[in-house]
Amino acid sequence: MAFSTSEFRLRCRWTRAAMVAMTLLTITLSSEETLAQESALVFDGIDDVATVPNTNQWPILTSSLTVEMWVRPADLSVNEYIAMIWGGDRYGLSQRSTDTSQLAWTISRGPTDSAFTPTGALVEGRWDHFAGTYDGVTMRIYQNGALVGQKDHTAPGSVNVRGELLIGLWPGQPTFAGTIDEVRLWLSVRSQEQIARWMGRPLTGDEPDLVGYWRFDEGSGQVISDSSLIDNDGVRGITSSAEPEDPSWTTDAAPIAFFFDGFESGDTSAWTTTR
Ligand SMILES: [Ca+2]
Ligand SMILES: [Ca+2]
Repeated sequence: MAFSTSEFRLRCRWTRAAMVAMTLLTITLSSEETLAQESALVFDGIDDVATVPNTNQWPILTSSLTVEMWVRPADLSVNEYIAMIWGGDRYGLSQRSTDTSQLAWTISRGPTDSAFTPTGALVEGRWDHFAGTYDGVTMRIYQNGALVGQKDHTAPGSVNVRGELLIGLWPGQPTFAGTIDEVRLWLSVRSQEQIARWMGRPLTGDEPDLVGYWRFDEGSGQVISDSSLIDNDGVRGITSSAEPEDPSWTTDAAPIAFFFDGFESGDTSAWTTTR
């Protein structure tokens, strides 16, 4: 195809304009990625804790409960507790006292019952996603979106979920050494499909029944923001002052920024980024 000189110049201009537009788009995307920097909290295994205050913004009792978090242990040589506890009935995720590579999902209302992952579920330096659910009868524990353990609670019924939330600590027990990220609390029973589908992608925060969503993406400062509609922010350590109990910020966060829609089918054609 032959072009006149003026046509050729015009096409050159279009090409240059397109290249400039592409460059600007690339710069824009890069800056958005920078803005979307993820972070997480590192707990020292000595006294570190993140504290979320009690709130009266959800019912005292529920028989539909889901707790989720990403965990990367740094040291499994001692028996530590990765705990979430409310002042009502104690419940949370923790290492098993007799095998620190197992995670336990525990509810203490009346008798204490736990559902356990298989041994070896926790590996030093490796991120894994865990979720515990309770439907009023059965407790289930999921690892990376797969059901790996369950136990009927011998005191079936509702659980008191109000009270102060502690992350990284079970009072009176050795504290957690490692990184925790993306803590979620639901007053509903998340299905296996929902857990698997959403563990690797951020939520909007206004999902029904989501009553706590701490992303740990602040990256600095004392506040850990609750991105749910409850807006129940917490602090590093025990108070908003700098103190020895403050866990450290890290940009080595849980792998939740990217996902693909074909997660369960293995279809990689739908790779996308959420940001
Ligand atoms: Ca995070
Ligand atoms: Ca503090």
